[in-house]
Formats: sequence, structure tokens, C-alpha cells
Amino acid sequence: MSEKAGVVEGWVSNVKTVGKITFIEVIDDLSISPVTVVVKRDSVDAETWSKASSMKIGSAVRVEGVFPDIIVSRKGRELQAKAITVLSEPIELPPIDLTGKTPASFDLYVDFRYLALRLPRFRAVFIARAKLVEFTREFFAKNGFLEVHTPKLVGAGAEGGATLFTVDYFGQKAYLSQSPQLYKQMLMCGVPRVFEITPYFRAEKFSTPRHLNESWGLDVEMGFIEDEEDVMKVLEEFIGASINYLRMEVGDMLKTVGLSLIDPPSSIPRITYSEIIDILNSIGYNIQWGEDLDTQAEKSLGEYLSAKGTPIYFITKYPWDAKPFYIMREGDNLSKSFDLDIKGIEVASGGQREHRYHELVQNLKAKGLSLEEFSFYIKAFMYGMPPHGGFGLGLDRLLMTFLGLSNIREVVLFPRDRFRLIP
Ligand code: ATP
Ligand code: AMO
Repeated sequence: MSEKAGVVEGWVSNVKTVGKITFIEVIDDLSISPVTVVVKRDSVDAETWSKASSMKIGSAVRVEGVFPDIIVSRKGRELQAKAITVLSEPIELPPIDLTGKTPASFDLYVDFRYLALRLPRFRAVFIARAKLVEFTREFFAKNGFLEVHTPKLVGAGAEGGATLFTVDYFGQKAYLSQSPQLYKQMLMCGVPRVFEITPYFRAEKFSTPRHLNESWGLDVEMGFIEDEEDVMKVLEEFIGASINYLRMEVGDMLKTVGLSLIDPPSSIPRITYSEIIDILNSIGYNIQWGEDLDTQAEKSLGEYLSAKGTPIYFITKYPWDAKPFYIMREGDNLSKSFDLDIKGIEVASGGQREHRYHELVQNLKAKGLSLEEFSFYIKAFMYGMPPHGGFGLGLDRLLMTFLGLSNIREVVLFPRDRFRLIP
């Protein structure tokens, strides 16, 4: 016999007394199934029995006992209790049902995220999120990228002035960083490959299921590239490898809570913007070349391509007018850019950058931007800036689309949108 003494610490998610046995389910470690604590009236003292049979759901407890050789519980882990310490009891009825039997509203699960994390469905999503971030770090470090941290309090925006949050910086105007774009590019004049896992702050006023005012991104930048295809190859490999990693690490856990991962693509097709316009016009849209794709068009395109077995695709060679100043032009009106979409949701965008000083200055002027405001950035292009490119990827959106969830708030612990600044 190899029964082992042990301790379980966690929160009570259910209690049931059947005759002379009380079963207490305790959510303890980072798994989604509770430990069943079995308390036998004949094996414990009167005080322990009384604590067990009057246990309140939601309490924080420590249980000492033994892990038996033969497990009766269907949940897989069992502890035969010897002593119970109730560390903290709820002082009012929790706002969500901690047994998980009665569902609460979407907003309650966000307002009381810490309680929702005791429920398997929510726990599984945030474990998957942590695994995705863990893998991301490992993938880029292994591929020779230096992890960097760029400032989040900045003096200039990169993605358009309309979406900047302004901050008072000792009497001077500063902004919360929308993206590490300018900094990751400047670093290309000193380090060949960088990545950053970073918050994006964007004062976008609209409320959609895929926008937040604070989101998390993966920013990647690589020097000495031939063209944007070199960047797309890295992103393509990362997408396939991350789905495979999540499958291996959390696939079963997700299945248990009714979620499934998207299939890893064997390759990701590159479809040009012009081809996309043709597809959209062939399925009932009336879009002129040069127009932006609106949300509905993106969605229809996603459905059309998914039905053809292509849920993940690159859209390449956008008109330069539709892209930011830092993207390199291709010919007169195209750009060396790409977006990565999953089922109609833009997950990443990037491209080859303009690394030639004079052309970059022209690009800034063409977009009507102030050379003075960007002078610190342009300076870096005077000292041997190599050809480079990269992408920014929304990690929240990536996980949301990997799991087939319809609202970005499902994968963010404490989402920040126009109507939510607390908790
Ligand atoms: P996405 O293209 O998915 O929005 P993104 O963060 O790159 O991702 P932008 O390229 O800035 O966003 O978005 C394109 C533009 O689409 C937004 O700036 C915004 O003007 C517009 N937009 C998107 N959704 C909505 C919406 N629900 N209501 C109004 N405008 C929207
Ligand atoms: P872009 O503006 O397309 O590109 O942002 C990159 C990716 O970040 C995610 N994202 C968001 N996710 C949730 N809520 C938001 N408000 C939000 N805004 C952006 C999306 C988007 O594809 N500097 C460039 C990237 C580059 O060229 O390297 C940039 O920021 O998934």
C-alpha cells in the first residue's frame, strides 16, 4: 500500500452529506477539476465532522489527510480527510453560483472575475491564455529574437492621432503608447531581431466585440530582410506552432469545458487586396479598389473563405493610402503590407518598413505628419538602418479566434472599454 499523507488548500465548490460521509469539492491548483475531500464520520473527531457537514460553499479551507490508493470519485482526485481548517468563510451569498449549476450574466462574470476563475470554463480560458503567452516567449527567444520593453508613456503616437489617450507629464503633453512601432523600428539600428509582449492603449470610441481600449499585443521586428515575405513566414510558423502547443498542453482541458481549438493550418495562403476586392464583388458587395473593408465585408469574406477550407489567411499588398507612413511603398499605389485574418477578424498586421531616410521623410510628409514630432524616430534612420519589417498581433484577438469565442472580453480578465474602468 502506498497511501500518501497530503494537504489540500483551496475553495469549496460543493458539499454533499450522504449518511455518514460528507463529500467536499475543493478547487485547489491550476487544474479544472476539484479534489473530492471525503470526510467519514467514523474516522474523524466530532469537531471535524461538524465542520465538514456545516461547510459553506465558497469557503477557503485547508484539509489534511491521505490520498487513497483506490479512488471512488469520478472527478479523479480524492483526499480522505483527517483535519479541516476553515481559513475564511463568505460573509454574504456570492453573486455567482460557485457550483456552476446556475449560469450568471456575462457582466457578472466580468465584475466578479476572481470568483469566475473558480469555475472550470473560465479557468480553462485563462490557463490557455497563460500557455499562449508562455509559448510566444519561448518561440521568439528560441528563434533569436531579443525580448525588449519599450516605454508606455510616449511623446508621439504611431497609429493616428485620433486614438491617443493624453496624459499630463509634468505639465507637458504625453500619451499612453498605442503600439511600440516607433521604438521597435529604432531598435533595428542596434539589434537584428526584437519582440515585445505589451499593452496597447487606444482611445477608440466604438464598442465592438473585438476592440478594447487596453489590449495586449505581440510586437515583432526583424532586420536584414529581403521583403515582407520573410516576416510572413515567421508569423505563419508561429501560428501553426502555437495552435499545436495549445492542443498538446490544454486541448483536453478545453474539450472538457466545451471549447475547441481551431485546426492548425498546413500553410496560410497569401491573398492580395485586389483579389479580395474581386471576391467581395463576386459575393454581392459593391466595393471600389482603394476602399477600406468594413466590419461586415471582413465578416462575409471570413465566412466565404472558411467555407472553402481557409479560415486563416493573409491579405497582402493593400493600397499604400490605406496603410501607415512607416510601411514601404510598392510601385505607385501599393504597399509591402499584410494583415492576418482568422475567420474575418484581423488578428495581426505588418509589413516591410521604409528604412531609407529620404523616402521615409517623404512618406511622413505625404501623410501630413509633423517631421518635428517624429524627429527622434527619423534620426535613427541616419546611421545605417537595415531593411526591416515586422508585425503587431493582438494576443486577445488571437486567443479569441483560436477558441472560436465571439467576444474579446471572454479572454481578458479585467477588460477596459468605454463603459468599464473598474474593477
Ligand atoms: P480592425 O481592423 O479589426 O478594427 P485594428 O485595430 O487594426 O483592427 P483599425 O484598422 O484601426 O483597427 O480599424 C479599422 C477601423 O474600423 C477603425 O479605426 C474604426 O474606424 C472602424 N471600425 C471598426 N469597427 C467599428 C464599429 N463597430 N463601429 C465604428 N467603426 C468601426
Ligand atoms: P494595428 O493597429 O493593426 O497595427 O494593431 C495590431 C493588432 O493589434 C490588435 N488590436 C486590437 N485588439 C483589441 N482592441 C483594440 N482596440 C486593438 N487595436 C489593435 C489587432 C491588430 O491587428 N504598429 C502596427 C503593427 C505593425 O505594423 O507592426 C499596429 O499597431 O489584432
